[in-house]
Formats: sequence, C-alpha cells, structure tokens
Amino acid sequence: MAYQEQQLQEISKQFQIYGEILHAETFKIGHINETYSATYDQGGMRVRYIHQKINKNVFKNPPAVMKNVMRVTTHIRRKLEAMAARDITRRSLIVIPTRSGQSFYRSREGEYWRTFVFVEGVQTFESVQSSEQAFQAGRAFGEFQSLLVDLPGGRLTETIPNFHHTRRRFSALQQAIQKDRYNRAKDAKREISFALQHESLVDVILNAMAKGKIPERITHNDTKFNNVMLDTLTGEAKCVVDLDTVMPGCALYDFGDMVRTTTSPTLEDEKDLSKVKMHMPIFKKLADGYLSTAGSFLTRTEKSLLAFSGKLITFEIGIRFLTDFLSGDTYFRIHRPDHNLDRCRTQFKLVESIEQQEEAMQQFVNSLDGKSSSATVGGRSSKNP
Ligand code: GN1
Ligand code: MG
Repeated sequence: MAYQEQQLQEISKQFQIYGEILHAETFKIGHINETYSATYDQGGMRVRYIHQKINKNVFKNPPAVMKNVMRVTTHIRRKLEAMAARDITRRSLIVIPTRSGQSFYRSREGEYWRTFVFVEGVQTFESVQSSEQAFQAGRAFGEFQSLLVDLPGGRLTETIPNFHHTRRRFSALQQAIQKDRYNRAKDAKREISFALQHESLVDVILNAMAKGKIPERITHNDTKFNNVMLDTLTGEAKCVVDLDTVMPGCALYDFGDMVRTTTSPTLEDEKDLSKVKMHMPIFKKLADGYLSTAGSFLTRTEKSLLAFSGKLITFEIGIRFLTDFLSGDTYFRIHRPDHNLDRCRTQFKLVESIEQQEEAMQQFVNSLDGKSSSATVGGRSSKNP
C-alpha cells in the first residue's frame, strides 16, 4: 500500500478545504482502511486534515457507513453544544463535506474517500502505559454510548451485519478449519483446539439478547484502546475515533473490547506470550471509568456480565484472526508471515489469563453494584457459562 502523492493531491481538491496541500503521510496503520494526514497552507497557517479511503472489501456500502457517521457525529456535537461544553472540535470527529456537499467522495475508480478535521494535541497508543489511561478509555467510550442513547431518526444501518455475532464467527472458523484451503491448520493445531474447546462461550450474550434480558443499544463496536485520542498534555480522553462500525449492538461488546485492548499492557501481536496478562488493577480502573459514564443507563444484567464480556470479545477477536490466518489473510492487513496466527495466540493467552482471574474480576464487578454473589443470566453462572 504505497502512498500515492498525486492521487492524494487529486482527492484533496474534492473537499471543502480552503487551502493548498503541502504534504501528506500515511497516518495510523489500522488493519482495514487507508489513512493519511495531510498538511495544508490555509491563509498562511498550517492546518492538518485526515483523508481516509474506506475499505470496500470490508464495508460493502460506504454511503451507508457515512450516513451513520454523519448522524452520530452531528448528534454528539449538538449535545455537547447544548451542554455548553468546551473544546468541542476536539471532542467529536468533524466530517469535511465535498465541494458538492456530500459526506464522501467517490473517485473515478469507484473508491470512497472522506475527510476529517485533524484533532491536534492528542495521542493514541497501541498499548496502555498506565491504569489511568484505561480509566480514560472506559470513561470516553461510556460517554460515547451515553450521548447516543437518544439518537433520533430510527435505527442506524448495520454496516457489517452480525459483526459481533459470536456464533457466526465460530461457524466461520469451523468452516475455515474444514476447508483448510492453504494447508495451514497443521501450523495452528493448539489454537484450533483451544478455540473448539471454548465453544460454550459463544451463545451466552446472544441468548440473553434473544430473550430480551439485554437491550440493543447504539454501540461503537471497535473500542480498541488506539481508537481513543488522549490529550497530550493532560492525558484526558478527548475523542473516540473510527466510527465505521457504530451501529446497533450490545454495550457489553464495547466493554469487552476495552478489556481486550487495555488490561494487558502489551501489543495485540506480542510474540512473547509470557508478557500477556490481564492486570487486575487496570481492569478495576477501566470498569470504574466506564461505569462513571455508562453506569446510569446500563441494566443490572449488563453490569453483571462485564467481566465475562472481556473474555468473550478477546476470544471472538482471537477466532477472527485464526479464521483469517486459515483463509489466507484476506481480511486483516498483515505485516509479516503468520501475523494473524501471532495475533490469535496473543488473544488466546489473554483469554487464559482472564479465566484464571475471572472470579476476582466478577467479585469486583459485583461489588460495584452492591452485590456479593455471582450474577446469573438464564440460570447459568455468568463467570462459568
Ligand atoms: C479491525 O482496522 P481496525 O484496527 O480499526 C477490525 C476490528 C478488530 C480489530 C482488531 C471493521 O479494526 O473489528 O477488533 O481490527 N475492524 C473491522 O485489531 O473488522
Ligand atoms: Mg476499526
């Protein structure tokens, strides 16, 4: 994925930017979209914008993605304005329209591009540096969910249907194992057996939702720690980014992905598995942060499954990496051979670490809700479903 300067020059002209592009560089290396930061001369000032190409292989309907993003960002901005909040342009993404007033530009080649205001004075991290950062992430994603509880205008589009449908993710893995198109199953025997042994996890939240015990909410669905921008000076969470998967979902999936990406202060593809461990003090701060903003609207059942959700989503992302490894690495961008297998191993190691500490995690979660016994859903212990 080489950076094509000329192409970006062309793209930049499509948007309502009152400046001349000076230079651009590849920005965050996510697994899916292509992202560039571009510096412009705007009336003698240097101003930056983000240009991003939407991955059509993953997002089949980019206009629907952008419609969701517009609805969500506009609503959040209005609410922040109504609260007379400060620093609003650093607290929610701002989409720059095209010259014809659209939220995205479709190039001649049929590629979809969008542009955001570059938020200055913030940093993102690939792994947590302190438990306070986990608190900030929890607070920011909880606030994001809470600002969207009253989004008007009907249900958001499911930009990737069944995104966190863990049963379907599990079935996809079973199929990939069966096909073994690249003859890679032999290299992932332990991971495959770990995955198959954990099948009982996959229906717990789905069943609770199907029975109406857990409500559908508007959720972010990709609450990786590197999707929170922290103020460089104060460390405070300013803005959550990567809104492509904001859609109807389950609040627990968001919390679960925060557990996955904050409680072990290691990279997602850490090869030294002895370093991969769920840190209880970080989990506590994360839960405190999340409940400080989401606590008021979450139900008791949702709260009772917070610890479990961490295990589930870590497992889910682990099986997605494993499926992609077995299927020839067509979904997640890789940077070395076996990268998806390494990512899977890291996730499964974290699942094990969560299992070892799950009782303590559950006790902590219960104590937050003023309860002492392990919560149950559908008559089953949530810590050992
Ligand atoms: C993908 O591209 P990125 O890094 O924002 C993926 C998430 C995974 C994540 C794992 C649309 O997110 O679901 O949790 O990788 N996004 C999509 O790092 O599939
Ligand atoms: Mg993403």
